[in-house]
Amino acid sequence: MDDAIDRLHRLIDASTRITVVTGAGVSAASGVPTFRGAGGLWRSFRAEDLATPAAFRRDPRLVWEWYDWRRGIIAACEPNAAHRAIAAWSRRPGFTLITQNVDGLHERAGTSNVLRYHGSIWHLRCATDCGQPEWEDRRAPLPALPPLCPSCGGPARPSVVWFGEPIERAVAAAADAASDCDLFLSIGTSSVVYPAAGLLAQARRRGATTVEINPDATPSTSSVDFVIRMPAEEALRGSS
Ligand code: BV8
Ligand code: ZN
Repeated sequence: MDDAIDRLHRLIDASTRITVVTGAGVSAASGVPTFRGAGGLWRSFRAEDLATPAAFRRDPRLVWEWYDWRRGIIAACEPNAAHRAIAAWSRRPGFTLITQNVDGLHERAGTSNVLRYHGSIWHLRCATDCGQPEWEDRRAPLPALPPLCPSCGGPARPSVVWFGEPIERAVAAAADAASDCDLFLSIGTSSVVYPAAGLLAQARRRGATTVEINPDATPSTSSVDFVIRMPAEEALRGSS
């Protein structure tokens, strides 16, 4: 395994444009439950059952109980060695991080140039789009569920991308541009949720060297140049 990590470091040193995509696996060592791993279920619900506009229309309080529960867990977590390594890389010119994580741990580790592909659990917006701009609310637990829009008094929603909703246009465009790179790293993601899972193949088509860091295989494993079959916090420990 060490030679795979040495190979990764040589590639990083030799690359000018580096793009990293992360998923819930990079936050696992911090104590944030992943979606498909143990703890991925809240009560008996899968993420796909609750992270949808239909679920929110049906029962906004239930959806907010789930987000308030996640916010409570994340608020008690600290960034880990994987977040810190990626934060160090982000100080390089030509580096872009595309994260599917809404937990904000990359930002708390001091990472710059973070593309929040699926939004942020710490930002809210008006569920009826009354024109109120998105706002930040880091209270955990929230005093009242659902929290209300300060402009129209209607329910607020978490400013995340739900299943069936498009990626924010500017974020999608920046991620597409970043897939034109020398080195593309896919770290701690199961590579099943699209369009995020399609970025690796796009980078590969554009000539990037592609690497997967994940203790388990994923649908992308067969199409990367090499794999580091380790937890990210171990593979990236001391990497800067
Ligand atoms: C859309 C925010 C259209 C909310 C999330 C093509 C094919 C099939 C389906 C589709 C397709 N295109 C679109 C779809 C539908 C859908 C989709 O992909 N469904 C999947 C389930 C098949 N996609 C959508 O709905 C997208 N929108 O298509 O809109 C459209 C277009 C125009 C106009 C209108 C509509 C929106 C998708 C975004 C949904 N929002 N999150 C919230 O968080 O509450 S997705 C959410 O789940 C996460 O953000 C993340 O993306 C995903 C979970 O995946 P991971 O992060 O990878 O986590 P997971 O638990 O699965 O895996 C963890 C991995 O880590 C594992 O591999 C494990 O081995 C590894 N690991 C564990 N420990 C470690 C580790 N790795 C390293 N170190 C460790 N220590
Ligand atoms: Zn409003």
